[in-house]
Amino acid sequence: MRGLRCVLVGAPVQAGAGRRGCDMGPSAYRAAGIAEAVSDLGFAVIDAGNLEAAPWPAPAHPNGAIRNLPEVAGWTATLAETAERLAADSLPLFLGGDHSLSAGTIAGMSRRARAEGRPLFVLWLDSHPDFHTLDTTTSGNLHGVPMAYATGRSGFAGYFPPLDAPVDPRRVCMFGLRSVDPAERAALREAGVRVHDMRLIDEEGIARPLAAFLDEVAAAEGLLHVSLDVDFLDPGIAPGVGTTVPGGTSFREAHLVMEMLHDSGLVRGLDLVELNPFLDERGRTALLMVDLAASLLGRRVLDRPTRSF
Ligand code: EXY
Ligand code: MN
Ligand code: MN
Ligand code: MN
Repeated sequence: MRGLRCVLVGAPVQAGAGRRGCDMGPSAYRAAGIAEAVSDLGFAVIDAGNLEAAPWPAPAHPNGAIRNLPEVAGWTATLAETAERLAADSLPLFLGGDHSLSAGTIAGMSRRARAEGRPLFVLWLDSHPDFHTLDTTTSGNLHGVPMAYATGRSGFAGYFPPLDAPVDPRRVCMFGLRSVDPAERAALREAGVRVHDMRLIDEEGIARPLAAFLDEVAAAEGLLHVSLDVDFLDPGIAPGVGTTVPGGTSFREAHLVMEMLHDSGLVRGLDLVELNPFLDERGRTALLMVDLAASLLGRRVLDRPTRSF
C-alpha cells in the first residue's frame, strides 16, 4: 500500500438508502479533513471530486417495492469503471454515499484483480450483510443488495450492469453482523460467505479471526478490498447513520481492525459508506471515519489527535 498514490473519489449516492442525507457524505469527509489526514501520512493525494451516475435505462422490476433501480444501476456502472481504472496504479478511497455504491466498487476491483491474475477478497464491515437480491428485498432499499450482486447471485441480469468478474463468496469475510433478514441468512449459508457476527466478536475478540482471514489473503496472493459501513460501529460513538443498530463495535475494536489491515499491506481499495451528515452530531461520525481511514493508512495510536465534542 505504501508508495501508492491515494485518490479520493466522492460518490454522493442517495438512491439506495431509505433516509435522505447520504449524498452529503463526501462533503462531510472533506470538511473533516480526509485529504490532510492522508497526506500527513506521507501519501500523495488527489481529490478526484464527485462522480455522477451514468444513465442506465433499467426496465421496471416485478418486485414493486424496489426504489430507484435505474439510478442505482447507473451508479454501479460508473463506479465499476472508476474502481477498475484507478486501482491499476492508485489506492482509491470511495467517499459515500449509501452502501449500494459497493456493487460498483467491488465489481470494478474484481475486474482489476482478474487483470492481475489474482483473486479478490472482500472484508465487509457492517451490521448488515447487504445480501438481498432484487427478488428478496422487502424494503426495496437497494443498499441492501450490493454484496449479492458482486458475488453473482441470480436475478440481477437485465437490470444491473453485466457482471463479468463475480467475486467468489468464499473469499468474502463479514464482521460486525447483528441485523440479518431470513432470506439473507439462508443465502449467506448456501453461498459459503464467512460470517463473524457480534456475538463471535464478544466471545473471541476481533483480532484472531481477522488475522486468520488476512493470512489466507496473503497466502493466496490476493487483492483485498475493504467496505466500511458506519453502522459497523456502535451508534453511541457513530450516530451519523440512517440504520443504527445497537451493540456495534467499539472505538478500539474498529481501530484495531484498521491497524491490522495497515500492517498486512494487502488493501487495494476502501469504501467509506452510509455516513449521513444530516443525522450526525457536530461531525463526530465523519471525524471518526476519517480517523479510521488514517489508521488503515498507517497512523499509529500515539500519533492520533485527541478529539473532544
Ligand atoms: N436488510 C435491510 C433491508 O434490506 O432493508 C436493511 C439494509 C440496510 C443496509 C445498510 C447499509 O447496510
Ligand atoms: Mn451496509
Ligand atoms: Mn449497514
Ligand atoms: Mn464488544
